[in-house]
Amino acid sequence: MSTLKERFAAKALPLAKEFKSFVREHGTKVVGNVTLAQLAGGIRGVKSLITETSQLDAMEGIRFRGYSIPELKKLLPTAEGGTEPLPEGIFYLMLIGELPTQEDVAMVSEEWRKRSEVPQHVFDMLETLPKEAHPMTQFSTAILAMQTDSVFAKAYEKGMNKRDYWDPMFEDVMNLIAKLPRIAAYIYRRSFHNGEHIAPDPSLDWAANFAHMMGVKDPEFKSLMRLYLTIHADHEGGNASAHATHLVGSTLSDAYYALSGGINALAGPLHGLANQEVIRWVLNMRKEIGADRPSLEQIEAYIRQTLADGKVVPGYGHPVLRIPDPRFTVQMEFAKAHFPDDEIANVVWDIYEVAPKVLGEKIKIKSPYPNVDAHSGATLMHYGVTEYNFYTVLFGTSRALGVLATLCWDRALGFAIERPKSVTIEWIKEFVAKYEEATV
Ligand code: HAX
Repeated sequence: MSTLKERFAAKALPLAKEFKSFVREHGTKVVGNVTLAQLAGGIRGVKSLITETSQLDAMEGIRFRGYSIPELKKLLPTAEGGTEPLPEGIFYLMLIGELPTQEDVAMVSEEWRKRSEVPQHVFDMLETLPKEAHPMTQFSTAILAMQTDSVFAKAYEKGMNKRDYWDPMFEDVMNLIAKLPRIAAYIYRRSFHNGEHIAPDPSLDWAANFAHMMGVKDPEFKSLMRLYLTIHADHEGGNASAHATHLVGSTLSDAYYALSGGINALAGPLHGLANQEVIRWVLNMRKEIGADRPSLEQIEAYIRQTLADGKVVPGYGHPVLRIPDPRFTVQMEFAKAHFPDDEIANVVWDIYEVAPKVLGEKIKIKSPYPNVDAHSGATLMHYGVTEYNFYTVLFGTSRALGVLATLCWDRALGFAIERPKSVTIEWIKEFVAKYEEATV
């Protein structure tokens, strides 16, 4: 049986060759235009990246290598006796481009197990940070601290042919993913559980071991983590964490520098940090209203007040999606199946009844629907993970799967250093003046 690396090489290297000559032949073809509104509005929707791992459709949601989340719930291998897909499977699918078998996910699990030991200096470095440092700060710093082990950086220093970049990048990616649950759980226990750490259990899969090291006893939490770490893994290439990872990696920075950059992007409240903001907002609402289960009218009034205060309603809206996020829906289904009477989950479902109508009244808001972050906090709260500052670390651990699989592809395909063109406002004004002159 070939190794994961051999399988990746067998897929990626012929495609790299083929795509290079394809671009040589068709390179002058125009794939899109950019309006001034797109330029000023966060380069929204401009086709400017190539990402193989997944693709997002505004009216359907994410597809990983062509498979939607409901399809993957049925098609990806599960743990023995489990119901939820294993993150090992989504990683295999994104990296290799084929649905994995049970043996394939066992191979990925085993690879990560072998590589999972975290160097002591990373723990020592974490202990120099205040316990109150935001968990995302600790996470990003710990990832960066592991850069000392970069196989890519050492190979580059020694000197290597650019055709071979993908190989040490693959090694870094596998080493890094393998260590993330241990680091994330360490941060969780140091910040919120008096530094009482729990040793890894090598008999468990990647997600279940993470759940175990966090110290959550309910076996159902392991299922949730498998689902959670699968569905947050990727959202095509243009989202801020994926794009930041790709951008940093495009300079031939190694996977540690690149992922740390991506994690920093995820730490913004308009992106991944929205999952902590949702629960903070829900808890504040309950406190300010003085009810554990506010009425629909009270929720509506609270949403209107949030908007009137010039704040965003966290967990709602999306730069691309124009439907309720399928990642929200799958979490809601999990919660309804496992804890239909949970109070906070019910508040989240009540918000879902009200918010799209209220946000939909504002013409400028292009999507009044819930995104992935609207539900995850309620689900975590149910299992006793109430420390919401930690939530984005869970997201980041999952997002690493997609952005790091993409880094392997970036190096195999020989993608260039990223360097878009910037212009000044004066340039834009002159351009528009000339444009108008030419069209009268
Ligand atoms: N509450 C209030 N206002 C909102 C809003 C919301 N939930 N969603 C959008 N808007 C506002 C925007 O702030 C923007 O206002 P201005 O023109 O005054 O700047 C306007 O509506 C148009 O925004 P848009 O085109 O619909 O959406 P954007 O692509 O600009 O922004 C965001 C997308 C996700 C950032 C936005 O919807 C938002 O801030 N949502 C709340 C935060 C959130 O949930 N973020 C997580 C998104 C999913 C994700 O990446 N997870 O990691």
